[in-house]
Amino acid sequence: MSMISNPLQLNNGKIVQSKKEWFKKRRPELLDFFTTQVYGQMPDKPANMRFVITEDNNSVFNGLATRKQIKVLFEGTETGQQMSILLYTPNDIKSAPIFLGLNFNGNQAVSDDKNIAITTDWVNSKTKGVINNKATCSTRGIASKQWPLEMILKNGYGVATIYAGDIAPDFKEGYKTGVQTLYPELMNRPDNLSTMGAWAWGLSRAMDYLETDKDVDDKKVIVMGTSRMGKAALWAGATDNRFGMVISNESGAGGAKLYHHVYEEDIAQICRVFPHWFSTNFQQFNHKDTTIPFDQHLMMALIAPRPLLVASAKEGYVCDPYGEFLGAVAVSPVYDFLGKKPLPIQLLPKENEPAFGTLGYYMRSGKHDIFPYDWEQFIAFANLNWNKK
Ligand code: GTR
Repeated sequence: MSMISNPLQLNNGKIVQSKKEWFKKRRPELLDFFTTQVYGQMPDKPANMRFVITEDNNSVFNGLATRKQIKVLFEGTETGQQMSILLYTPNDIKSAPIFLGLNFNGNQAVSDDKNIAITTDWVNSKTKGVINNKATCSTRGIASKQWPLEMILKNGYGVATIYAGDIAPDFKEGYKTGVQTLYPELMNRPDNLSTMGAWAWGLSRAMDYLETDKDVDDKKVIVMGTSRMGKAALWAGATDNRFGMVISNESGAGGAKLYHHVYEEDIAQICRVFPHWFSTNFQQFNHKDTTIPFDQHLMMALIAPRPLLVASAKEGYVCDPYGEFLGAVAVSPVYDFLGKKPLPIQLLPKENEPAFGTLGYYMRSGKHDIFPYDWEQFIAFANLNWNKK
């Protein structure tokens, strides 16, 4: 693999000398680069945004948890752009740390409970139970294996999830109906608001709500996601330092993977299949995976010194587990420099052998997905970093 850049080297070639210089000079350089060249500009918090709690039920899972459903009205109106947060918090904890992540098919897919509102937004018709891009009742609970809610709650963590398509539908023309419609000034330009940018922005808007909810410890919100939602989680963590911890589960290209490690999906391919995920400027790097002067470790460096876990699956080939490991290795010097525990390993570990510092990595056996094993590792990583148990 050709040389990848030193995250501690400033654009002028000098090496960062102090923590202050990291935060005042290097970090802003990186943030500017990924904003203008990769994921695009992101709008501020909307002035008229308001929250409407549509459900507040403190006796779900036999009294284990409270479930809330919250409409985030971006324009302040019931008819305008909006997303719905599904939030579970454990009843035995005053204000709980929580996992926050986007889901693929609507909040109703996360659990089969009939009280969960079914998304009315566009959903991919390839999903079973989706007819003409609308989710039907038969999509209830189809992703419940990926969201082992009771197990997470019993471990003292809450869960908040949002359907990504409530924010921006996941197809090329999706910007015509997503939150991008609220920001015409950010569209039609080379550093346009991308779908990935919109999703990360939506996660920050969820954080705006979570800051107001007394059942949530807002210093302990872990932004996480699998695959494309893992890419969005990383970018959300990179752009919004209110997120106390970030977990990338098999985020692959555009996530934790280094493009310099050429394997499976490359820049040209991801830009061809999912052009909307990135801003137009990113296309300039098509076919330049091994010569680009940057790589994804520089994006993850924006998350430091906050805990970051990079999770791979051995057979998750599309996400290039070794490329994800190399991404974690490449960002590790930043953790070290900022006085945090770097990645404890230099060689790819065997499967199911987690290696956790403030920066962590593991490679699960099996396919591209999210299993209870993964949640167990997320909880162990959070417990370790937050000195729990
Ligand atoms: C793929 C995409 C991957 C990954 C995956 C997913 O088709 O190219 O980078 O994000 O989708 O989200 O499941």
